[in-house]
Amino acid sequence: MKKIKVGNKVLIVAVVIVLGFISAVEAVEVNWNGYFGTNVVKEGLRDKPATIDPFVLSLISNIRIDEKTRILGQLDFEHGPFIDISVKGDDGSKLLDLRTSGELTLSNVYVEYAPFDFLKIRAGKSFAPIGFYNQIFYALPTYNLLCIPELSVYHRKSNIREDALFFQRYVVGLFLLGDINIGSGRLSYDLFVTNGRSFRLHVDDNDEKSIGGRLKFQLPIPNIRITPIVSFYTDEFNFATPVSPVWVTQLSVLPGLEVKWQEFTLRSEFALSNRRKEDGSKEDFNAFYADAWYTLFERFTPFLRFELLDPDADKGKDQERQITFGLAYHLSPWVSQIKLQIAYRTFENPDKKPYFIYAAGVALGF
Ligand SMILES: [Ca+2]
Ligand SMILES: [Ca+2]
Repeated sequence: MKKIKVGNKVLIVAVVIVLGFISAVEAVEVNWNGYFGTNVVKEGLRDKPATIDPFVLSLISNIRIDEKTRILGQLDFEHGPFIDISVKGDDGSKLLDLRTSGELTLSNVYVEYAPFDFLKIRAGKSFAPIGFYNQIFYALPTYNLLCIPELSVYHRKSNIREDALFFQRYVVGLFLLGDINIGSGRLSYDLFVTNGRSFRLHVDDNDEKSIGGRLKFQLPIPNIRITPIVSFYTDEFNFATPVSPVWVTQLSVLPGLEVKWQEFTLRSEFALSNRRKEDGSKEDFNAFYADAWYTLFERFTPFLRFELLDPDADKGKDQERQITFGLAYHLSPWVSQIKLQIAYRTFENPDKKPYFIYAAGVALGF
């Protein structure tokens, strides 16, 4: 009899714990959103077929713990990844090493504590808060072209020397950010200390840290929105090999400007950077882009972009330029779009022939 009573107490406690857990879970608010985009691209000169690219499915979960605390996670499936889990070796061990296509990236995963508008604290991994475009890389329906200005200011490749050329695309560390209203103007800032670049991408294998930030000021002018912006990034990293390291210190400064007047927008940024090696030698490189667009009847947005990259400012024959124009048709303004564009790419090096790139895409936000 007594045992049954104890059993009942245990049961009651268990039920209370479960109910408490359920109510706690219910108090946590989870919202999902994301992006989808698929493109068709045909490069004019190279002997390549037109390619249909399932560019991205981006899934973003926003988990609100309480009024001031949230966790944000963004998972991106780029180019329709297929991951092959193979059985290898006589011992039957499984190795996840045969990726046959695409990329799977957790591009944002951080906790944010926001006690005030002017002060938010984040810890985790994030797209580096640099410039207008880096953090909205996958937010395809929020801009006109199929990609952000990747030839120039947001240039990136898969090796450590060039990923990215001007700043690290993803950063892991601590972030401070906030907005301050000044009259009818608005000052926004970001400041971060992160692991910095390493020889193996996304793995911190050195003691050095990176520091970066961004300052954006929407001027208090009626009827026209003028927003100067400046970003910076610095770190020290090994861009040779782990066996024979060559340590370089890089500093990049990226000034820019956005002007919005009625349905017209102009957005532009420079990237100025230098790398200094331990022996004192240095290289300077720079890039520039300008985007302009005008929306007609809330449906049609013709756009134009000019981009330039000079990988070595002190030497000739290595500049690349691209001019892109096109049209976005808004099924739903800035939420779902069909994009058409033609780009013309030219090279300072006379041995490289210019060529056209024809592309079309669909971009959806949800
Ligand atoms: Ca480091
Ligand atoms: Ca040059």
